Amino acid sequence: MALVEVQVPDIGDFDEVTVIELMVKVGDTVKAEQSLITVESDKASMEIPSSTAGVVKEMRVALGDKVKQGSVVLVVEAAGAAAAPAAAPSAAVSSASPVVASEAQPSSAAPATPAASGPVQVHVPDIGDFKDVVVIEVMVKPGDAIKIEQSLITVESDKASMEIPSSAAGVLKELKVKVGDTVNIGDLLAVLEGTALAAAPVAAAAPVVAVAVASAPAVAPSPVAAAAAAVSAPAHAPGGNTVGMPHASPSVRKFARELGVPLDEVKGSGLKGRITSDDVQAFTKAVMSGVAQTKAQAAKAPAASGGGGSELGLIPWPKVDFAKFGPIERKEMGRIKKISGANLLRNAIMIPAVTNHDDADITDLEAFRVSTNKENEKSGVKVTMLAFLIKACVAALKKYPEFNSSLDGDAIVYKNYWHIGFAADTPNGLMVPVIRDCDKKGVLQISQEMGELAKKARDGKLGPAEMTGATFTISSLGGIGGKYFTPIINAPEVAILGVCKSTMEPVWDGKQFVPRLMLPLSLTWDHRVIDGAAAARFNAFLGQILSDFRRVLL
Ligand code: CAO
Repeated sequence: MALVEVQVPDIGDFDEVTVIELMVKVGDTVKAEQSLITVESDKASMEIPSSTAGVVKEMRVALGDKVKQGSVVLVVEAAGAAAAPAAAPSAAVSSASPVVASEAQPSSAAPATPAASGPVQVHVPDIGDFKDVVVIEVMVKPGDAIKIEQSLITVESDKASMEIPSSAAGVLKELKVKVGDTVNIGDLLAVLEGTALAAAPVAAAAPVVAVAVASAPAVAPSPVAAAAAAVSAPAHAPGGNTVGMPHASPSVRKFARELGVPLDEVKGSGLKGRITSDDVQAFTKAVMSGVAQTKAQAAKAPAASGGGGSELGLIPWPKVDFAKFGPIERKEMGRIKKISGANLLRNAIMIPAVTNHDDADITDLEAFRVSTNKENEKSGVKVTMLAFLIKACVAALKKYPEFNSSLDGDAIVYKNYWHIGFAADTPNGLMVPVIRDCDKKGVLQISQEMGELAKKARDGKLGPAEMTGATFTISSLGGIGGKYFTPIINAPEVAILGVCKSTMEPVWDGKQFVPRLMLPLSLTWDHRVIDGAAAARFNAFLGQILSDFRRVLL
C-alpha cells in the first residue's frame, strides 16, 4: 500500500493560513474528501479535505502552524487504487483542490440597485457552486439601519457556511427570507428603504464570505476555487463576527444540528475559543448525564432557582428587584447546588411524602459510645452516633423491607442489599456519600468509612460510584442542633431518616421522672409504598434498638 502525502490544495488568494483545528489523528481511517484540518485567515475558515482514502500514518501539522498551498498536512497509507483517485501524491492534491473561498464579483443575477432614495432590493449574490443553501441565521430585523457589506443572513450547505452581506446601505424595510428557507443566486433577500446613504459601488457590493468547504469531488479545481483569486471579502473573522455566531466549522455546526445541540451554549476549547466536535460531544454528555442543562431546559425546569413552573400550572416565580429595597450581592449558585436543587425539587413535588416524628432513648448507647471511644483512643477511629444509627436502621430495614425498596412503574423492587447514604454538609453544598453493605460491617468499620467519605465529600473528591446505589438515607443534624425536621426523600429510595441533636429530658418511668438522653427522629416515607402504621412501627422498632443495642443481634 502506497504512502500518500496529502497537501494543502489551491486555497485561492490566501497566502498563509493558520491551522486552527485538527479533525483527525494518527490511526484514523479517512475517506477521500473527508475534512482533515480547518485553517483560518482573517477572512474565512476552510476545511482541508483529504485527496485520498486510507489510514493516517503521520500528522505533519500542529495547531497554530501556518500552511499554504502545497504544505503537507499528513501522510496517509492509501486504502487501494479505487479509494485513491490520484496516481501520485502531487496529482492527488490537484484532484482534491475543492476549496471554495470567496468571490468578489457581483452576479449579474444579483444586482444592487444603486438608488440614493426609494426601495433598494438586495439579492443573493453569486455563491459559486452552491444551490439551495439553507438560511440558518437571520442577523437583522426590519427597522435596522444596514451598512454596506453588513451581513444579513448566514446560509449553509452541507459543505460550507456563508454570510450574505448587504449590497447597499439603508433602513431594512422588509426581509424576504426566514430561518429554514432555501435560497439560490439571485433570490430576493431584503428590501432597504433608500436613504441618503449611498448604495454600494458594484465591485464591493456582493462579496460573499465563503466559510469552509470540505468536499468537492471535482477532478479539476472547481470554478469557485478559481474565483477565489478575486477575493475581496469583508472582514468577517469567522469567530469574531459582530453577530455573535459561534466559532465553529460547518461540519461541527452540522454535527451540533444533528444532535440538537445549541451551539451558542457550547464553550469552545479550540484555538481562539473555536468549538470542536469534541466540545459538542462533551456538552451532549454533560446534558445527558444531568451535569448541565441547556438554556431551554433550564427555562422549562424550575430547578433550585425557582424559575419556571408553568408545566405545573403554577403562577410564575415572583420577579423582584431586590436592589430597590436595599443593597444586595448576587452570586451564581455552584454546580452541586444546582444539581441537588433540581433533584430535591423533583423529589419534593413527585413523592407523596409524610413525616413521622419520634424520640429514641439513647442514654445507654451514648454512654457505650463514649466508653468505646475512650478504649479505642489510640486506634484513631472515632465511633459516631451516626454509625450506630446506620446499624440500627439496617436492622429496621430488614424487619420492614418496604423501606428498603424502590418503585418501578407498578412494581415495588425489594433490595437484598443494604447500602446506606448519609447527607454530608460540604462547602460546595449537600452531598450524599454511600456506605455499601452496612449489614456486613461493624460499627467501627462504618465509622471509619464514614469519616473517609465525609472528608472526600468536603474535598470535592467523591467519585460517582461513591454517591450511587443507596437503598436508604440518613440525614443527621445532630452535631449542629434542632429538634425535628422534614427531610426530602432521595429518589428512587422510598424513605429517609432525619436525626437532630439529642438532649437530656425528664422521662416518666412509671413511678417518677428520670433524666434520659433523647434523640429526635424524623422519618419521611413515600405514601405510595409505605403506610402510616408501618412508618410508626419502623420508628418504634428503631427506638427500641437504640435504647438497647443488643437487639441488633436478634
Ligand atoms: N445529638 C447530639 N450530638 C451529636 C449528635 C446527636 N444526634 N450527632 C453528633 N453529635 C455530636 C458528636 O458526638 C460530635 O461531638 P464531639 O465532637 O463532642 O464528639 C459532634 O456532634 C460533631 O459530630 P460530627 O458532625 O462530626 O459527626 P456526625 O457523625 O454526627 O456527622 C456528618 C457526620 C458528615 C453527617 C456531618 O458532619 C454532617 O455533614 N452533617 C450535616 C448533614 C446535613 O447537612 N443534613 C441536612 C440535609 S437536608 O438539607
